[in-house]
Amino acid sequence: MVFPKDFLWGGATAANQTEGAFDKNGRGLSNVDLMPFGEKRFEVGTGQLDPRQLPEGTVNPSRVAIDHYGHYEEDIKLMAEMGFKVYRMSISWSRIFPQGDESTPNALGLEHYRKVFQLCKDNNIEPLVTINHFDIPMYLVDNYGGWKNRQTVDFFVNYAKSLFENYKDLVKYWLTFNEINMVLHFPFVSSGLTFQESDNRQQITTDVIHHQLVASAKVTEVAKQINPDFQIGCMLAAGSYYPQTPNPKDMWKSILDDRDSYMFTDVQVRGNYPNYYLKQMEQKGLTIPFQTGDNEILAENTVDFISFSYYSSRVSSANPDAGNQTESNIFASEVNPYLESSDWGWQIDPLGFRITMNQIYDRYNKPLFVVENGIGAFDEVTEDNQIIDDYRIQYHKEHIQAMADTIEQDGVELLGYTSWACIDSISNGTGEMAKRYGFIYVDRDNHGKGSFRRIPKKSFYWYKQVIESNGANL
Ligand code: BGP
Repeated sequence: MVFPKDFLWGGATAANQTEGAFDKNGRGLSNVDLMPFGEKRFEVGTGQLDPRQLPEGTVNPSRVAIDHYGHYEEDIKLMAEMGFKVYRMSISWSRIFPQGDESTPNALGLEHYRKVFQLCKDNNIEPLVTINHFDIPMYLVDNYGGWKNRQTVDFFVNYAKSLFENYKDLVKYWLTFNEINMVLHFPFVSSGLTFQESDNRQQITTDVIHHQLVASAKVTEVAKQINPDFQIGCMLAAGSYYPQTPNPKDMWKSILDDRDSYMFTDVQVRGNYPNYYLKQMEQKGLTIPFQTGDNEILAENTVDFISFSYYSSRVSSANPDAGNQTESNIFASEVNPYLESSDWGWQIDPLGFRITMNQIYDRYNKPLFVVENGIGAFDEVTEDNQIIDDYRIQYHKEHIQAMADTIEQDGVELLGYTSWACIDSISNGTGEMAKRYGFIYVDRDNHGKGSFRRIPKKSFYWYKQVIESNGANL
């Protein structure tokens, strides 16, 4: 058998893209509630678009999303029917601390997730909880500057501590920040970051990165004090860069592009900033806002495992005018002529998945957890309410095969696989509902219409037998 017998098969979602119920039971406003649907999404927080006001004529789809908040019982039952061993989900920070700076958590918020975790347990599903998946209370952004301010580290640690204390009997696996490197590419969406014209953006981003890395380490420290058996992971938006040509300059550029991402895990896994990053900061005249004790905090609280998302590989060119830029998971990349693309232009590369897993494992020698992988596509519902998503089955089949090869032929340690997103949800990048990833279809459209009805797709039944056979039956 290729996959270990306790391999954690399952699926992933996040509160910001599924829950909706944005003002129920005392939840405070969060950055995700202020992002319009469509093109304008990319402008929020850039100084072009005020995040307090949705542009006229646009809607915010996340406020309702797929109402996972109200449908979690039905959704988890469907996951159990697929045979999930693990369910990756996230907690909405402003549901627990509506403003972010309170000392007492919102009891109704805590109660909701207790019910969710209990239901998972009752169905033999291990929850894998992302503490921060692209969400921050807007009160912290407005009144403290959010992650620009070191104080947010303490607010975040306080939030995480209350989760650990409340759910220590129900949750074992935790991730600190979703795709921590995404702050470089999607600042408002990932971290609620807003900029003014006159801002030194690079310095602010450097500050935010340091604050999040310190927060991640402190949270790891607190977690272990509360329950030494907790398993804490980091989470990276991964996907190796290929040089566009054998020109050494392209090769060098691909190394630099990879380092933009690996810098984060270098700190979280090894416990210190890598030399190349320190040199870069020096050359750019940027300062890391170290406080006394930070080096020790980072060094002493490294993660237990490395989780990552993988959608596509990327291509680097030293020549900015080299060719066609594409956008794979928000990362700029040249088009790879050897690969096919999804409906949204994300290039499909299962061997790249194997390359990426090997690259990460070679670098760190720590167990890996694939916590996002999937294909966003237009789905059609037939007259008799079926969704025949063979393209999705194909995508997952090839990627699961790549995991099998990586385990069997390369000896990489893999803990589990949670597909993104196991149920249709709002796209993070575009705010669309039409960009569907799920094994479970949800009747909602881009304009907030639909019955919320859940329908298992063809891929639902396919994935069920994959899990049943522990990955032998693809
Ligand atoms: C990752 C995020 C997810 C998810 C996924 C797909 O960056 O962690 O939240 O949304 O990408 O991206 P999109 O929704 O833009 O298609």
